[in-house]
Amino acid sequence: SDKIRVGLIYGGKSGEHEVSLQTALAVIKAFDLNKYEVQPFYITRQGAWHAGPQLTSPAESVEALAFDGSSEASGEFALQPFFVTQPASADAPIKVSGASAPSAPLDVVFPLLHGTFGEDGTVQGLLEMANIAYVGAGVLASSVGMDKITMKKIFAQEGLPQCIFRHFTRSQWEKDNAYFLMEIEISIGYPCFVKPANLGSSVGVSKARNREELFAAVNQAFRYDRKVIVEEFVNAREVEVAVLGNDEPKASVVGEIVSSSEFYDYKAKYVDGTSSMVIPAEIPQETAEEIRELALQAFTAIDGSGLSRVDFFLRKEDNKIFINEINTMPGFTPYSMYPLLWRESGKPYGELIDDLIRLALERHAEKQRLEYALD
Ligand code: G1L
Repeated sequence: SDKIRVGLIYGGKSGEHEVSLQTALAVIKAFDLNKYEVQPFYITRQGAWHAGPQLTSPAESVEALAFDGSSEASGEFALQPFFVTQPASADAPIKVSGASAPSAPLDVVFPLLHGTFGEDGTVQGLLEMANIAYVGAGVLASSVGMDKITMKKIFAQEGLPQCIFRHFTRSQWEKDNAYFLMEIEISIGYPCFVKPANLGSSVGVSKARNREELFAAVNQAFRYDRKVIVEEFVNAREVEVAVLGNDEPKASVVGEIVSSSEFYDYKAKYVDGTSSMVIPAEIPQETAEEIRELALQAFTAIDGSGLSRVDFFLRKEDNKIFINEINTMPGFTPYSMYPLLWRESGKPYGELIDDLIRLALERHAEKQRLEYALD
């Protein structure tokens, strides 16, 4: 058929397994099945890959997407045969169990999960090696987007305004923690935030108000990563922007995250767990323009492609803007900040997905023009 064949990779070993399943379900429901053929790939919590049957109607529940190999319809498989676009050679091991071997190469893949191999950019690397188009950030931007320290160094190089930070590895800390405690007290002071360098969630993050708390917070953060970052505390509003595009990215309206308690008479408001989203944020127009401009600069600085959500602090005392982080894999259900920002900017969820696929195919086509060696 002349439909676009879309693969979805979701699940995975990370703590975001459940979120990933919910996201895959939302994306699948949004596909126009007259235009797309959808091939699901579920990664179990144990890390096994299962190809599900090609979807001819929208999936109804996350349970229906979590193929665990117990049904005839799904099968565990060796990765390789599904990612080769050429027929596999005779000596290439092909092992497929289950009835659902994908029969044609994929046109584009949605990697809807964080790296399942420890670091990020890994799934993207796999897709690069298989020469398959995929949605979102490439290898470099994905891994930069996961490492707060590298991200902040790139932001600094770009002259983007950000809060004061210090960082160190576990071995540096163990060798001389007194030095780092002193260095943090002099350059940052209290209160400060202590975080594992790896982005993803708030696991291992804590606020320290004195030396004892700082010491405990750093040791706590080292349980989750071998690198830790300590940041200045900024008393600020939290605002976010959605960026979409490749070489000529566009920025959405600005949205604000507010705690549910302070959340009454806003126009467009959405509730997500314990916090709420106000879109557009009630901030001066010039401030919003500046934030959108900084978001595009950040996207370009990390060599972004496809999409990113860029998060900022707006300091309460003087409205100074600080970039906090860029997230190349933002929440992506129709009720998440990223899609809602585009909806309020005039682009509904389905159109957003169409755009992301088009951007993935364009980037892939452009890469095909490159020469990889002297010949
Ligand atoms: F494929 C996209 F569009 F690039 C993409 C990939 C991943 C969008 C959003 C996400 N987000 C997630 O996968 C997650 C937040 C559900 C888990 Cl990391």
